[in-house]
Amino acid sequence: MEGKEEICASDIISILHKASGQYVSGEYLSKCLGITRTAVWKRIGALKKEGYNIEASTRKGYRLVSPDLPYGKVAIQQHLNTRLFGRNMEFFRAIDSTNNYLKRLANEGAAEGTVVVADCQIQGRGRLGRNWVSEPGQGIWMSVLTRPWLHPNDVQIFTLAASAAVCNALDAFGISGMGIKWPNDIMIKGKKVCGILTELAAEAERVLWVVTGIGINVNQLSFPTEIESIATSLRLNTAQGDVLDRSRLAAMILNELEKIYNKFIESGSEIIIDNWKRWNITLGRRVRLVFKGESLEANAYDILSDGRLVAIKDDGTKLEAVSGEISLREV
Ligand code: BTX
Repeated sequence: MEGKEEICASDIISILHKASGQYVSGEYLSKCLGITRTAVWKRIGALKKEGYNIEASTRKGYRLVSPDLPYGKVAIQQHLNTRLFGRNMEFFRAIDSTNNYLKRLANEGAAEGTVVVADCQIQGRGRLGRNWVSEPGQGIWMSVLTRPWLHPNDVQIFTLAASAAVCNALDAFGISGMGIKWPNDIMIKGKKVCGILTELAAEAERVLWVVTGIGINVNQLSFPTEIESIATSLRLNTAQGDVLDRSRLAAMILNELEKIYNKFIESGSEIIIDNWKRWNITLGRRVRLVFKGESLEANAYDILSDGRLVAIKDDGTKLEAVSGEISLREV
């Protein structure tokens, strides 16, 4: 759906929501929106494809059958309060990887704030060529394009913005117990609930684009054996165990990310560091590092304004590392 069609579709949804399960006539919808009844019928068809459970009766009109938690472009955009992020969005039921697709769009000149979301990834990717399990109906698999005016050396701090934004959004969504393991893994009770994959293109002096891929386990009740001991979902960590609204959460993450991003562009990395430290579970802990082939234990001490981790080795010497240089686990 494009342009006016999209506006109409989300207007139809708000009118049907307000009717709280009662029928709304096609004629009323067509008057409110200034489109023909056939056009209303077409939009309803598109909304049904997106997962909205809408019942149609020739005599009475249309009604939204609840409870349902649709997941798609209209459903996500309903909850956006951004100026840019997610306004241009592509949604797929299945795709190889949202990062792969958005990287192609970025190279073709897509605008800052473009977002790609999929219900399922066939080849979801983690860091260093690892696999990211992205089954349908379960999680948020989403990538965001930015074009920050940055030197390539300064990208590291920028990558921390995503995990900070996700944690702020989870907090507002009512989730508790999450923390960020440096640089970007979001953990609940020692298990991974969210991973972030940042990829970029740069010239010698300037970043051209950054694609930030965010993968969140939302509604899983179980995981494939290869990750069941290390993965968890948001739903497994709520008291009620109800299915959670991925559309609202995805939008809340984009809202937070745009806020942090704008502040960062305006006034530097302090906003990212402050928010990241609010959720940090690495600093102040003893960690095992594999750094330049050497395995050692050290105390994670701080992050620098460029996002590098400072750790103090047992002989008192300092080690400073960018992500990708070390692998890290708590001891
Ligand atoms: P990572 O390299 O830190 O984590 C990958 C590792 O995490 C895997 O080797 C596996 O052990 C474990 N793992 C795989 N799937 C899951 C899962 N669903 N939950 C918990 N643990 C898992 C983290 O990489 C970065 C992940 C980014 C995913 C997003 S989704 C949208 C975008 N598109 C894309 O292809 N990747 C990103």
